[in-house]
Amino acid sequence: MRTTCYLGLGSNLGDCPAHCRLALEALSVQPGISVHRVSALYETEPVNCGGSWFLNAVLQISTDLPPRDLLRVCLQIESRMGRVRTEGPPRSRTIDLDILFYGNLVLREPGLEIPHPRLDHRRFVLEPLAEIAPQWRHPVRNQNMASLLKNLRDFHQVRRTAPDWISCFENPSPAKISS
Ligand code: PH2
Ligand code: MG
Ligand code: MG
Repeated sequence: MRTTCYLGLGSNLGDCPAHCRLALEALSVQPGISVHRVSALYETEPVNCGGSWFLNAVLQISTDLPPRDLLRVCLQIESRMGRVRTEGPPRSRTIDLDILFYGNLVLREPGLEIPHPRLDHRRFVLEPLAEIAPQWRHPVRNQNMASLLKNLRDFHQVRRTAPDWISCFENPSPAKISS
């Protein structure tokens, strides 16, 4: 059975647009994963970390991988792309791939929390989520993305950029890769 999931993508080190494209490409060729919708790239002010502004985006995928395997794929892509993990507060990174939602699953385990525990407080996640999935419901908050965004009290800056970063895929429609 295929489960609809949402992944967050972030980069604030080196050639950020190239890192985002590479990560998207890596996911789209991954067995067991289909990429369906891709948000625009957003330039976003860093939240709770130093360093440069980020590029953030959100992807809708479907997968038959269980959550732990999906996480392993994300971590493998991160480390292939030169992500260095350290203890302590978040550091600048070439790429960060986070599982935001895995269907309606609620999981709180060491090393894997789904839904992502901070997504409903972060404009850099909710803006792109509301762009591609305004009606999607948060299984714990029981509100959709449009309404979480409307009531959000995170005022860090988020700027939507032109949605042409996925043109490398020659999609028939701008937000959709395959269905
Ligand atoms: N990720 C973080 C911490 N802060 N700020 C922005 N703007 N974008 C991010 O992706 C981000 C962040 C930890 O994963
Ligand atoms: Mg992460
Ligand atoms: Mg993150």
